[in-house]
Amino acid sequence: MTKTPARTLLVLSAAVLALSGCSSMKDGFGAMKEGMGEMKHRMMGDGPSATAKLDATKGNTANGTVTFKQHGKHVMVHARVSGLKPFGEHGFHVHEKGDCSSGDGMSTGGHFNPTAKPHGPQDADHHAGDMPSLKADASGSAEARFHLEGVTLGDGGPTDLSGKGLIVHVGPDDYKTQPTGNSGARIACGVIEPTKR
Ligand SMILES: [Cu+2]
Repeated sequence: MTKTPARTLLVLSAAVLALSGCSSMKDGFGAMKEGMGEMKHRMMGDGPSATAKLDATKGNTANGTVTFKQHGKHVMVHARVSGLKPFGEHGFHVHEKGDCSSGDGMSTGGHFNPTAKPHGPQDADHHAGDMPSLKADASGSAEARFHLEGVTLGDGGPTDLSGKGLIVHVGPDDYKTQPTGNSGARIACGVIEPTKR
């Protein structure tokens, strides 16, 4: 059965009105406009989002872009980094300060750890800012998608990643050494900046 556009709009309006729970038509239209925006965001799986542009620290070549998106209780991360060591494994963390001004990444401070946990892998106690290491391919590029639990985006709360630093390290994270994971020098640095909706 083919729906006419008018019929589709009617069904959609009814759905939006039902969602908004409004009783009067006048409020209904305002809510419908808002509701459409909200519905679009929901359909796109859209919560607050943020982007960090990673720039190489002094003497290094690693750079890239990492996006963060709140998705229900998780924050989805999509990292694309190049200029890494071919087949290298690189510790990758959110650090407590969104400040790359020192040029060596040290001005971002230690790992973001608002819940005072030890450093560790994702399936055990870990810093809120701990993430899986990046693994480079033959050309020194890495792409990774994963989700983080126990962090938020854009809520202004203690676990909010917005405004924090993002660091790629020269070596692998051993997920044991406290409090750093012993992944060595900081080869790329960025700040997690909220994206406008
Ligand atoms: Cu780190």
